[in-house]
Amino acid sequence: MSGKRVLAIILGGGQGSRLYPLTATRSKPAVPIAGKYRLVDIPISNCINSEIKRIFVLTQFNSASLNRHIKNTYHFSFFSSAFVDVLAAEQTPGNSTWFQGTADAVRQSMHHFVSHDFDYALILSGDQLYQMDFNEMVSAHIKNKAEISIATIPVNAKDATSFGILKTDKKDAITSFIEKPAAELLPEWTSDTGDDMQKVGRDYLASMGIYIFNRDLLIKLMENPDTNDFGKEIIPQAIDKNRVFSYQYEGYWTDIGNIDSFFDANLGLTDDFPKFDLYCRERTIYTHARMLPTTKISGTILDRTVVADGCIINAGKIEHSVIGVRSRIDAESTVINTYMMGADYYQPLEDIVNPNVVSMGIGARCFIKNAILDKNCCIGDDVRINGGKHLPDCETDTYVVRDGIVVVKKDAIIPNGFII
Ligand code: ADQ
Ligand code: ADP
Repeated sequence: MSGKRVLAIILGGGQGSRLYPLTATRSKPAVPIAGKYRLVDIPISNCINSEIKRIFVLTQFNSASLNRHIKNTYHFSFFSSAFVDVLAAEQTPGNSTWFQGTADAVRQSMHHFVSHDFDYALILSGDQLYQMDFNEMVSAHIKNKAEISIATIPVNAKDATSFGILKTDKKDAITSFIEKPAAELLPEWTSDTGDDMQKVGRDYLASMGIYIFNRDLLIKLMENPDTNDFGKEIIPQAIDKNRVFSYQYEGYWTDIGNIDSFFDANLGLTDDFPKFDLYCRERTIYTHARMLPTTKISGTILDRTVVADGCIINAGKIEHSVIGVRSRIDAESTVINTYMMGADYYQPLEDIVNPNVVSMGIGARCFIKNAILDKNCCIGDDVRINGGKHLPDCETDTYVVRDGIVVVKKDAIIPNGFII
């Protein structure tokens, strides 16, 4: 199946409040993950690896870092029709034409899409970690003569209440759909998900928020201004009128839309065999090629740790952590269960050695545990950040606590000796 007939539309994010404060100054697609990538690199790379190279990213606000990242990363040949274009809502939050939901975001940008020649629109979420060959889904869509296909995955009862849950007939046609059902309704929504899945309690078929729409149907559905959301309105309403099919996916897939799941997904990369495989040749995850120097490490015990390019590390110990580009960690510091995003640039040496300046990175003799350090954080000497469930949710000028995870804000300065 040639990607030429498919146009990809990535839903880059609403207000991004569930990932706050990481989305305080940037749009959600630009949030850094895995030490050197951005969230948007995941769906874009899945598209490119599936030969789908005409890609729109819809976002609620136009952050400089997102535009710079897309511009610096996705260059295609002059002779190619490939592109990655960011379409940002052009209004302010107070304005009623601000995107009202996922379908409204697509509706407001329809005029950009229809000028392209495509048969199928592939609509993707921007906050999921997975590596999927969309060609197989497109082939199933064509084989089923579907008008809409939804990628689905078996989930357990605990997760089922956060997803769209559906039931199918024997030929995978979707017969009913409910968005985020209440726990007491779940007994009516079990499916035959196969022996392996049922053994581990994954009895419910969930929508992954990945859709294929036939061009004409999408255009028609977008003409109704009263439907603003795919999960709440468009999909449930289409079930009775259109051929809507499930494409069951068996691989690794996780939603990373809140701080807790974002933290787990990043630290999961330090596993012996990470479920999300950045080392797979056929499924490269693309990102900005920064031409950074190699990382320099001295006197550090490293355990289950991923270190990106261009770091200078003299820490005592780093355990179960992801250390992002250009990170600097000083002597005798301990870093455990932490995602340090790194820095956008190197500071001049005279600032780093100046005792009156708190430099970027982590100073000497610090203890940092259960934390996310956003880009360009300046953590002084002898700082203690001990995240965990004992800390209540709270917010200050420099950090936020969510589910026991301490998130130090971008560019924050944490003075010497500070304790959280
Ligand atoms: P949710 O993830 O709860 O459920 P939603 O919050 O609408 O749905 O987000 C879907 C995607 O669209 C996310 O990537 C989000 O960032 C983005 N998005 C949201 N509002 C947007 C807007 N106004 N403009 C641009 N992008 C926007 C959906 C489905 C469920 C399904 C889950 C799977 O509704 O049925 O089970 O995804 O994760
Ligand atoms: P990345 O290199 O991680 O892809 P960005 O493209 O978002 O990150 O931004 C990194 C760029 O930010 C650097 O190339 C650098 O030019 C710029 N930058 C931001 N702030 C500063 C600063 N204070 N001094 C120098 N460069 C800066």
